[in-house]
Amino acid sequence: MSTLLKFDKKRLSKKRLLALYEGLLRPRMIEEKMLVLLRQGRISKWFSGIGQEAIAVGITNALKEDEFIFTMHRNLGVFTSRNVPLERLFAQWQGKNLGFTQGRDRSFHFGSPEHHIVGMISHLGPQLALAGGVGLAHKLEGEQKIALAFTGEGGTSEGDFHEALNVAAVWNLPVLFVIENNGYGLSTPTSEQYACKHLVDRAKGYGMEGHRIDGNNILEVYQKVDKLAKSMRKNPRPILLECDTFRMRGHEEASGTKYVPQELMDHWAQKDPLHNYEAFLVEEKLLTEEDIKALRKQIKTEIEEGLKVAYAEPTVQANTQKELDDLFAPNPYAPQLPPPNGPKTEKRFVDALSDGLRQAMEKHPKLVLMGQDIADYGGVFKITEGFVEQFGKERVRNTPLCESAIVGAGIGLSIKGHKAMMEMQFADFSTCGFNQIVNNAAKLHWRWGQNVDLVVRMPTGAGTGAGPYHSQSNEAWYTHTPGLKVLYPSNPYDAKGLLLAAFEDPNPVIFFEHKALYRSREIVQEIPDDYYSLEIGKAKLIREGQAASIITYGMGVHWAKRYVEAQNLDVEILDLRSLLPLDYEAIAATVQKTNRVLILQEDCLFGGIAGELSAHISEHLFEHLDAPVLRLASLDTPVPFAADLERNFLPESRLAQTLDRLLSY
Ligand SMILES: Cc1ncc(C[n+]2csc(CCOP(=O)(O)OP(=O)(O)O)c2C)c(N)n1
Repeated sequence: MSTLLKFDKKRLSKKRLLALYEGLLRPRMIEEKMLVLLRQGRISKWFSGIGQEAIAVGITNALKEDEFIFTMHRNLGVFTSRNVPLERLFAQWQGKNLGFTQGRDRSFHFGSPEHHIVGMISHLGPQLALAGGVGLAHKLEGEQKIALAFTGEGGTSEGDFHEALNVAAVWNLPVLFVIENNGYGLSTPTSEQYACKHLVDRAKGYGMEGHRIDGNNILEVYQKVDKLAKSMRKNPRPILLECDTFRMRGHEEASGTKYVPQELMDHWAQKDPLHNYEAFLVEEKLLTEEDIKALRKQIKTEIEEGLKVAYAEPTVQANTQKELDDLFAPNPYAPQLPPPNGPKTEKRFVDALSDGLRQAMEKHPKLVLMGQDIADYGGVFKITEGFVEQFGKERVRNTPLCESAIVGAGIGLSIKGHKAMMEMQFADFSTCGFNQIVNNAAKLHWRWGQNVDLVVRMPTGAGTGAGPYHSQSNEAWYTHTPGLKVLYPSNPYDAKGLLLAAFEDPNPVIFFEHKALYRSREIVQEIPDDYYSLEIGKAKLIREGQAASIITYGMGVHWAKRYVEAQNLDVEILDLRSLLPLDYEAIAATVQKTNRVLILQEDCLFGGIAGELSAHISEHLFEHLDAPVLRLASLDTPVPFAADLERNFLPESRLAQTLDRLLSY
C-alpha cells in the first residue's frame, strides 16, 4: 500500500516513538476483532474509529494521566492509552456488570473517574460544557492542569458547541476543544454541515486561539498537543484544535458508506495513520517485521484473555430495588434543627432564601454560584446582593446568557468535587438548559455512579402580569424525570431550611421559588438566624380539619389558606413542599382522616402533579374516599398577560366552587 504522510520525529525518543506505535495498533486490533463479534451478534452496535486513531492516541499520550478527557463514540484510543482493562471494556459493550454502567448504558456512554475519562451522552454536544466545569475547577483550585473535550464536526453545529466555547473564552478556562473533522456526520458531508472554510476559523470569533493539524499524523498530533497543553498549564486559556481526518467505515456498522465517493475512500486509505507510521518506523530502522509480529501476537493474546473474562461474566440480572436505589448518591448529611432558643428575625421569602444561600456558601467552601447578573448586580431578584463582597467574584459568577453551558459547567464542577448552584433568571428559561438537566444531570449517577451536586434555582409562577414567558409553572417537566429531586417551598421558614438541605444533598435538586411570594408581606415569618436544614421529601400540615383535605404546594397553599380561613371551614391543608420525592405517608394520613380530597396546583391541569396524586389516591386509598378526588388547576393554555385574563387563567377564582362541590358531594 502506498503511503502519503510525512513524519518528523524531532527530538522524540525511540521509546516514545514505539509507544505511540503500540498505542495506535492496540485500538485497531480491538476494533478489527469487534467487527467480527458484531457479525456474530456478540455485541450490539459499533461506531468505528478506524482511520482516526492517531487523534485519540496522540492526544492521550500528550496529556497527564490525571487530566480529564471527555470522549466521543470513536475514541477507543483514549481508553486503551489510559490502560482501561480490556475485559471491562468488552463487558461494557456486552452490557455486563464488569463494565462501567452495569448494563444500563451502551457502547462508549460511560465515564471512569479513576481513568479521568468522562464519556459522552448520545446528544453529542452537551459534554463540551462539562469540560468547561472541570477547567473552572482547575482554575479555582490553582491546579496546573487542563481538560480536553472531543467533538465531531457534526457536533459543532449544535448550540452546545457555541455556548461551551464562549463560556470557556469569557472565563479563560484551560480547556482544549478538539474537533475530529472526519468528513461526514452520519451521511451529511461537511459542505452541508457548515459554511466557513475551516471550523478552526470560528476560534477567532470566540476570542480564542485556534490551530489546525493533520489528524492522521500521530507525531503531528502528539507534538502539537504536548506543546499546547504545556503552554495552557502555565497560562490557562481555551484553545480550539481542528484535526483533519476521515471516517473510513459507516456511521455505525449497519449503515455502510454508499454515499461516500470512492475517490475519497481511496485517497484517505493512503493516509491510514497506522500503516503510514509503521512504514516510517520500519524505514527509520526503529521497528522490524519481527517486532511487528511479536507485538501483534502480544495484543492478540491480551484481547483473547480480555474476551475470555468478559464472556465468563454472567449476564446482568434485573433487581428493581437496586435500579431505584442507584438513582441517587447517598446523602451524608442529616437534617439539622435550629437551636430551640436561638435568635430569630422577621423575614420575607426572598430574605430567607438569601440568608440560606449565604449560610450555604459559608458552610461549603467549594460551593460556586453561577447565574446571569448575580454578581455585582445581585441577581434580578436581588437574592445574591452583597455576595460578591463576602465571597468574591470567583465563587459568585456572572455568566454569559447560556443556560445549557452553565448547567453543564455545574456538572463539570461536581465531577471535580465542587458543589454548584445555577440561578435561572426565570424558570421559563430552563428550557434552554433542559437537555443538560434531564439527560445529563439526572442520569449520570444511575448510569455510571457520578453524582451531580447541583442546585438549580427556579423563580417561577404567575400572578405578576408577566405573560407567557415569565410566569410558567414547569415543575411537572422535572418531576417526570427520574434522577432529580424537586422542591417547592411556600413560606420563608421552609425556603431557608429546604434550600440548605438542597445544598447538603449531593444530588441534582430543582428548587422552585414563587416570584409572587418573594416580597409578599402576607407571608413574612420570624425564622431562625442560625443554620438549619429540613428533611427532603416531607410534607407539612399547614392547618388541621375534618371535613376535607386540600393537598397543594407553593402559591396554592396561600390561596387555600386564605379561602378556608375566611370562610371558617373545617378543612385540612397539606403543603407538599417536596414534589419529588413525594410524602406518600402524609398524603395517606390526610386522606384517611378527611375522606375528601382536592388537589390544587398552579400548573395547567393536563399532565400536572395533581393527575399523578389523584391516580395514586384512587389506586391506594379508594376505600377511604367519600367523594371523587378533585383537581383544580390553571387553564390548559399559556399564561396570559392582561390582569383579567391572568386571573381567569389561574385556579384561585374557581376554588370556592370546587371546594363546595367536594364538601357537598
Ligand atoms: C442531538 C442529536 N441529534 C442527532 C443525533 C444522531 N446522530 C448521532 S451521531 C450523528 C452524526 C455525528 O457527526 P459528528 O459529530 O461529525 O461525529 P462522527 O459520527 O462523524 O464522528 C448524528 C446525526 C444525536 N445523536 N444527537
